[in-house]
Amino acid sequence: MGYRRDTEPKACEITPEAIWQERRQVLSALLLGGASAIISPTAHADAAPSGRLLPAPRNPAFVAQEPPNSWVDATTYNNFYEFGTDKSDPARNAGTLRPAPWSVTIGGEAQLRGTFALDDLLKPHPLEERIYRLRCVEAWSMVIPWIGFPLAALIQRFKPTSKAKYVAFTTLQDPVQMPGQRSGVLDWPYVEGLRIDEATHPLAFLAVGLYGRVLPNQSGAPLRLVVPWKYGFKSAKSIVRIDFLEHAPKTTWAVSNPREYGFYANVNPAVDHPRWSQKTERAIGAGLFAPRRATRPFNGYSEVASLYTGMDLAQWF
Ligand SMILES: Nc1nc2c(c(=O)[nH]1)N[C@H]1C(S)=C(S)[C@@H](COP(=O)(O)O)O[C@H]1N2
Ligand SMILES: [Mo]
Repeated sequence: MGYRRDTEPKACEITPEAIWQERRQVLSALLLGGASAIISPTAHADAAPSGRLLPAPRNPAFVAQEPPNSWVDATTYNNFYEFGTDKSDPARNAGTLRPAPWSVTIGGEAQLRGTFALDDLLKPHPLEERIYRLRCVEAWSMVIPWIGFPLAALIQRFKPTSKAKYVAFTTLQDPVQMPGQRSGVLDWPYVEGLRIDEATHPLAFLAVGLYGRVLPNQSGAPLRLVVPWKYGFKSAKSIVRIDFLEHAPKTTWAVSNPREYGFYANVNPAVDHPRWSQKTERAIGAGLFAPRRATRPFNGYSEVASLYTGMDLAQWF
């Protein structure tokens, strides 16, 4: 995130088309020379998915325009600060996480509450596959086939009271399993939150798998949020608590730097991050010299716009 700004080009560094065309010719010359392993970030893009199979029918109502990224892109280029701040750290370090047995506590303003073994929590919910774009606040994006179920289904089951205006999601706190928590780079545990109408929108999704497999640890095993119209940091990983609240929770990134990271975090090309533009994005896996893409409002999920009617999205960023 903000601590890795050196890895992301600034808007002023975006390569004009003529220059990248020229570079592409240089690149193909290099490729012919056999240098692909050095210069291609997706040299292993054909590696096969691994982990326990988790078959689920695809929901055709949720597919992306772009082809999905490779399994390797999705599982080796991650943000999961509990395992380090480099994109490659989670894949390398998340082996210490024990995703089973796992339990989740449901608390706060709801008629039903309690601590549930993950399997019991999941039992009533049929799994489906949805292809969602995930857009990081650092201006890169990926397209991933997730397996899970709508967050709204879980929320309805626990019968939030009329006082429940927000939902908070808390990641595991255990510096033995999550060695990155020995550093003070963020306040632990990682907490994210949604307004209850956002949380019950049909797009909000709880994922337990991807690419037909159970979630690998670096992807947020065994249970993570996917909120495709918001910057990636809203999609909390390895969730152990879900709380219904009357007031907005203090969310980790907004606490760490309130000027740069807001509670809403809706993908918005018209509101720049204080240190870089949000107008364009880099599609992970598209190649080093692929042109940047235009960022779309709400990451292309325009059906959520009515949740924010009357709100100034530059103020409520
Ligand atoms: N617990 C926790 N959840 C997290 C993060 C994190 O550091 N810790 N990073 C967030 C950010 S910034 C992004 S972009 C997404 C990345 O998800 P992915 O690695 O599956 O692509 O996870 C989000 N969820
Ligand atoms: Mo992110």
